[in-house]
Amino acid sequence: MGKSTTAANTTTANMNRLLEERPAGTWTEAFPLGNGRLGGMVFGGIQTERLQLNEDSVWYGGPRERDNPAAIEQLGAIRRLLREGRVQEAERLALVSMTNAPHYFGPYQPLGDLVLRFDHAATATDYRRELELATGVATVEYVAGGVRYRRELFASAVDHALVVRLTASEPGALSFTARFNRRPFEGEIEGVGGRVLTMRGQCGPDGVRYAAVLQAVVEGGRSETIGNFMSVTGASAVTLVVAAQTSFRCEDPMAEAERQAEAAAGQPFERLKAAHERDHRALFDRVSLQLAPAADSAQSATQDKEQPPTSQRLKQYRESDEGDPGLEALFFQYGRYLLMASSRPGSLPANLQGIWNESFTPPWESDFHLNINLQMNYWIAEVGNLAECHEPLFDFVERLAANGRSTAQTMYGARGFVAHLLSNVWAETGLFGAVPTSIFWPMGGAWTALHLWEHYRYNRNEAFLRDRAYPVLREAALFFLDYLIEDEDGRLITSPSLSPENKYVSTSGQISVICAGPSMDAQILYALFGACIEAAEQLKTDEPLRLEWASARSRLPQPQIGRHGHIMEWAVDYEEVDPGHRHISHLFALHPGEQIASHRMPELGQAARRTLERRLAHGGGHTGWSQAWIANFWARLGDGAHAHASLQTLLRKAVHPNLFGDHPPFQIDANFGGAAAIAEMLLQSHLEELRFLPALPPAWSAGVVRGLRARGGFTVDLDWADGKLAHARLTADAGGRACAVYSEAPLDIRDARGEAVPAEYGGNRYTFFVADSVVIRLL
Ligand code: FUC
Repeated sequence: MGKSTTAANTTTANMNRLLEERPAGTWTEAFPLGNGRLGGMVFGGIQTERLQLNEDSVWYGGPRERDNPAAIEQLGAIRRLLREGRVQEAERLALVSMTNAPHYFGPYQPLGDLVLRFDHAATATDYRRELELATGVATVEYVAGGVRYRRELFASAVDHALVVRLTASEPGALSFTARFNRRPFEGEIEGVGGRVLTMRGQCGPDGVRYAAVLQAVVEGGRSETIGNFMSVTGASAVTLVVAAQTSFRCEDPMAEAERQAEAAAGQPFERLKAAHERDHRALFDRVSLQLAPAADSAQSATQDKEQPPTSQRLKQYRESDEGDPGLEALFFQYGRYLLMASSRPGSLPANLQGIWNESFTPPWESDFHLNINLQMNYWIAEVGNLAECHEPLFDFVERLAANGRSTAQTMYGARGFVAHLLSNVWAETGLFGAVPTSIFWPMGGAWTALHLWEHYRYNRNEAFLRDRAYPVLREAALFFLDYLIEDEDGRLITSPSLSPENKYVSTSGQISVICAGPSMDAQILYALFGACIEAAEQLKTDEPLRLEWASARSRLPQPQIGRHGHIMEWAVDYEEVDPGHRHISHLFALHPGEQIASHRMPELGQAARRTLERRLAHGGGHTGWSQAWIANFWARLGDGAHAHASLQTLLRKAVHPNLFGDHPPFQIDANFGGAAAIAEMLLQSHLEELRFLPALPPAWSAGVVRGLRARGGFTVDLDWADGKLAHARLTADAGGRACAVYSEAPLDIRDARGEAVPAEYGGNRYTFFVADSVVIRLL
């Protein structure tokens, strides 16, 4: 897994930095820190620093049994009504009989704020606030009252704590108060022994108990705790450590948080920082990216040029047509940074806001949305060489599978497991919500389970396939063997379901979202059954099931071309109510699925293109994640210019000043989906082929990327100039066959000793064996 290529990083520090010359005025100007489980938003105020805190398991409310037992009694009737075209009656019946009681779960919540109030002057000069993506360290620096003050902040995954280092250029010049704030749901605050402040509380009567601990190490001054405050006076340097836990992970969260704070505070700051940086860089430095326009060269782009403040750069990008490939490369690395910060082994998966949330009533509960958003959060994980950061999703799917078994039984009398649209900290799987346009959808578990298959495809770890991926894939697929029904043409379809979240006009003129046989479901199942068949073959197991899956797969509706020359969104060529809808679910088969292999199936490829054009012509792509998905679609169609235009729209319309994705409001999927699109433009490895620069936009005519991962167990470096590949380097994890495709031939393939590697050639595909590494050039 994850070989690292660090060469380019030493020269590119400035390229991987967010920079501002004033404090954050709003939350979406603050800089995010995170160690996967603990998050902080750094405002960098002069007199008052606000570090807005999150812990990933601080959710309101406990787990509940809420699957609706009436579902199973009404399932037949709902299906019959759908068959008869009485869709509104079907919807009404589904709403009352299938939805959970109660309908909603509690939201993901803030842990609170750490507020520091400094005694120095309120105004400052020489102000600078930075976030260094490669080290995961934020700094705030300014001069106030003739003294230079500096703050360094990071979230250490090694020491399980947020660390704040405060220094001043004059001895004894640091005086401030510190307090926790959790307005209006304050916990109990307690000062312990002058250098520790604790906060504890509970998120509802059956919700998690949380604990936060602030511990100070004061150099050359004194600290005391008074009431709600910690007070530090006359110090030269101070290290503050914040640890937090909840009863989601430990019986006694306070004891554990205190232990972690004490362990971190017991180490010199330089040691904490060095350990953090080492850990952070071990992941971040695996990939480097430089993009340059025609006039420039990738080499000159690597110069350690000083950049303007990020928000100003974004403004320029929006206001001029000049373009800024460096900003696009920064957006790519920021996506990787944010995944590292919000999803590390042992944490919960990144939710709708990663881990950063300042509201007690965040949009959509800041939950796990399984009809695109959660999956999109992980599109960058493998290709971006952060396979470890994918793990929280695997843990979560296993928990979904455990809960989803009883949901499958209770609601549908089916084997295997099912998860619907929404889930929470408890990995609940019932049919949440009361808004018919999105909820009646049994595919959430199946789609998410495919992520374990993807992980296997990238890393070829057979133990992972056997012990983790296959068991959940198998159960996801078992459910559908029971759930699928035959339509009039003998095809196997899901019913009831929907095409997220678009409405159609039925043949009898009724408008509904609930339906039988939406295309996306068939496409997800095509991938799921395919994965199960291949995995079972690989593991030499479940022969009879394999045959059942193969037979079911052959009877699924295939992607079909509809009346507008588009890919049909439903099994019947209904007219869609909103042709510009943000979801483009029926192109799952193009991305992330592989069923529409556009370069081998020109008619379907053309229809996929037509689908995108039609959606865009009607105002589609108006949310951040939707635009990010569109960029990925264009990349899969091999259309670099359109993919790039889509990325530009994303950066122009759907990011905040701190480059957080904007739905609106803030939603993190656009960061991950946008970063994944950039990777997809440079390298594709689906359909057992490695495609170099498959959708290279004219605007990135020169560039260097190091360390991307490809399916089959390869790490890939690419250098290009004048829009053409200069060379590609493939490094194999464990020796394997590769099939390389580039738009131009012939290619020269040499091994590490410089000797020509024998290759089979046909239709611009080269197939060869990579023992260790090879370098590929255009002849
Ligand atoms: C889906 C989308 C919305 C939003 C929500 C969190 O329901 O349709 O646009 O992203 O998830």
